[in-house]
Amino acid sequence: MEIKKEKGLIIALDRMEPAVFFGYLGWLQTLKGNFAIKIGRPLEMVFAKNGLNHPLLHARDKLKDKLPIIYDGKIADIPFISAQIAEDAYEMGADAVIMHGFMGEDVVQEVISLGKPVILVVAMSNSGSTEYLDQVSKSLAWMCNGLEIEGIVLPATRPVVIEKIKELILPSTFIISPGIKAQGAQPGDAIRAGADYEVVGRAITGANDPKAAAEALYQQILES
Ligand code: 6CN
Repeated sequence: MEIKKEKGLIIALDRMEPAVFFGYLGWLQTLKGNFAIKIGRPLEMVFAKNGLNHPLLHARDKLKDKLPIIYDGKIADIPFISAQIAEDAYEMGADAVIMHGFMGEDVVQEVISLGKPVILVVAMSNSGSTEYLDQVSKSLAWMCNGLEIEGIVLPATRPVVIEKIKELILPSTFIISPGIKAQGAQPGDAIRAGADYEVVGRAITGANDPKAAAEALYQQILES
């Protein structure tokens, strides 16, 4: 499914027991609004450890045409390998993949050439990203404009970075922002700074009622 450029919530389904994940696949189908899910290495590891099929395959079976599925591999390898990882993710049901841009344009081009949506990491939410990644964030944003990048990752923990980078990118590029609650940002912080989506993991997966937590966060996003 297409990831629209409008306010929404991306639920990060990180490390959790397979049975819990299967429960999520049930209620996720019933959500009303602009939601997406993100699956990455933590869940891949859990599923492999338990001898189960890749979580993307399970997500595709239950959620295809219901909400977009993002594969967060934060891909950062040589062009040949990066494209192979992305290709497998798309084949297993990913509607978009998250990759790094710091490896250079050749890598990004190779993944883009698969013809499917790519989300590029431009700046990150951890404090250490000021040490190296921030120094190339502007260049990464400019690179996105020359390629067919659908969306970028910017940190909710540093709204000023969202504001600055947003000025540099094409208006059609959507912004997704992690860092809400568990990493210190408040719901709505990233949206007010110009993001389209907030990405939330633990504040939903650690809640007593994850579905209610997701719905409440989505309301806050709409009202921001
Ligand atoms: O809401 P939480 O802190 O539990 O999870 C945030 C999620 C994680 O899946 C993490 O891998 O967002 C991801 N993320 C990404 C970029 C970034 O700069 N910071 C993050 O936390 C991504 N993608």
